[in-house]
Amino acid sequence: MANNKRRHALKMMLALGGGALLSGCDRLSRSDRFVRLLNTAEPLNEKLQRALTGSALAREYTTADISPVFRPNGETDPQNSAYRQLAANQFADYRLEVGGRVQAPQRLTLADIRALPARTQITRHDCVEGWSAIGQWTGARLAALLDLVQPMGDANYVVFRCADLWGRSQEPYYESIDLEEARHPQTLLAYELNGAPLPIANGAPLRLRVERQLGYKMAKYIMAIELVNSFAHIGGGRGGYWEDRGYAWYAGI
Ligand SMILES: Nc1nc2c(c(=O)[nH]1)N[C@H]1C(S)=C(S)[C@@H](COP(=O)(O)O)O[C@H]1N2
Ligand SMILES: [Mo]
Repeated sequence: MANNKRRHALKMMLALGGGALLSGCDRLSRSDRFVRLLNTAEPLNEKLQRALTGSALAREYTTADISPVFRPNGETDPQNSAYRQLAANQFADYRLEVGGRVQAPQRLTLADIRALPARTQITRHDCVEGWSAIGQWTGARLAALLDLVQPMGDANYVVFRCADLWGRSQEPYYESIDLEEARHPQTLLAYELNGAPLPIANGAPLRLRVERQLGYKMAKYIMAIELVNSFAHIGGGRGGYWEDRGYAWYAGI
């Protein structure tokens, strides 16, 4: 009972602190005041959210709940020639580079990735722009890839490097999560959506699923994975393409 009350109070604080995170994105990110607000609220949100959720699973749905169309968003068809060549050959020449602060760097084919311990889950994707979709994802557990490459003791984050140069800036899309999130059972390198090979629009050949966070964390078109001690020297230094433009790094739902 007392515990329930505490959880309720924490949830209320979260809602107050985090409400702004969930309301719109492009429009609001242009306002400096909003960006400052996001940054102030962020450490508090992350601590509270971690305290509330621990290693809890994101809600999973049934096949009856799957959205008829999983709306593609952001980049949906990368045009750079390296990606186009891979796509033209159905990604047969694709290699996932895994390196950085690891004992055993890897260069994996899609067959290698499909041979890793996998998971299938039906989850809801929430985009800050105000839409959601439910889809069934199948992919390699990121924890299994970490077991393979063996992160060094000083590795803190997993960085995902994407094929696309996005937005007006034409800067590379990238994302990062910490090792706790990376080892979560629902964190996947997904290669199937709704039982079919991942479409290009949704990130072929490989995209991240981090089910307890917002859509922009779920890097599509992953070309390389790097274990790092800090992301301060990558991109704009805030851990992701949208984070460099003011969004929260821990985008808990
Ligand atoms: N490489 C890359 N990953 C990306 C994006 C992008 O533009 N490029 N957009 C992000 C955003 S904002 C969302 S909501 C989801 C959209 O995934 P979907 O296209 O499968 O709906 O991908 C995320 N990952
Ligand atoms: Mo999004």
